[in-house]
Amino acid sequence: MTENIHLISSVTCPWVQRAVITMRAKGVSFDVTYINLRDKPDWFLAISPHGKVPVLKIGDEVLFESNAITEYLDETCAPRLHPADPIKRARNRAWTDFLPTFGWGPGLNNLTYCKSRDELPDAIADARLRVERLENAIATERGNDGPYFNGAELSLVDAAYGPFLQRFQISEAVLKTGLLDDFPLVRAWSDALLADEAITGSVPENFAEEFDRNLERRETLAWALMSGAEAAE
Ligand SMILES: N[C@@H](CCC(=O)N[C@@H](CS)C(=O)NCC(=O)O)C(=O)O
Repeated sequence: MTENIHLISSVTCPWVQRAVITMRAKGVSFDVTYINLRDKPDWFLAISPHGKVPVLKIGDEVLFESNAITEYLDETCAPRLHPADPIKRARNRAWTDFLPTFGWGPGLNNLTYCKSRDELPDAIADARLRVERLENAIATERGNDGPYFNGAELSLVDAAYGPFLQRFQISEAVLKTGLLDDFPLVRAWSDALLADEAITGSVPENFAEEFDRNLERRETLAWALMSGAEAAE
């Protein structure tokens, strides 16, 4: 790719990280500008149709929505991260479509951002339903081979789910829900992704610190436990 590539980012955003993982896997060079989403600059609001990151500028062209961005990168920059087989590729796309339900809505993030012990049982039950579907998906797509969603090669599915599993791992260290205990394939997949520099190396240096601030700002149970404001059970 010859055009200048510029990513508009915020430090803790999992959707931005999805784009970063994809660009790193493809060896794409890019510049980054971090913005404060609680005080969005006018220049950002002028180019972002819905005021969300990631935004990717390719020369003068503006792309938004992490799924569209990663699909664009996969079409234009080698190596291909989607499977070559059209059926497998379609199912991979279906599983990345499932991500907002699994990761962002009433899935893992409801646990990560859970505000009290009272909310926890419902959040766990809800997340279990979603993780179970993913367990079945991994069994169908690749059985016990790994370490990635499709087997040996990193795919756009890994790039999409890795950031959410990374955030869940941080809160799970104190919440100790045991959510993944009954789902060996998801557990192994998560362990592999979170031991992989492709995922862990795709956040900026201040990620851990900023993510803690994020948990604090949202007044989460995870933060209460981390800071000692609430005693672990
Ligand atoms: N569906 C979008 C979600 C992006 C998103 O929610 N970004 C958040 C940060 S993680 C954001 O920019 N929020 C600012 C806002 O909603 O005002 C994508 O996949 O790119």
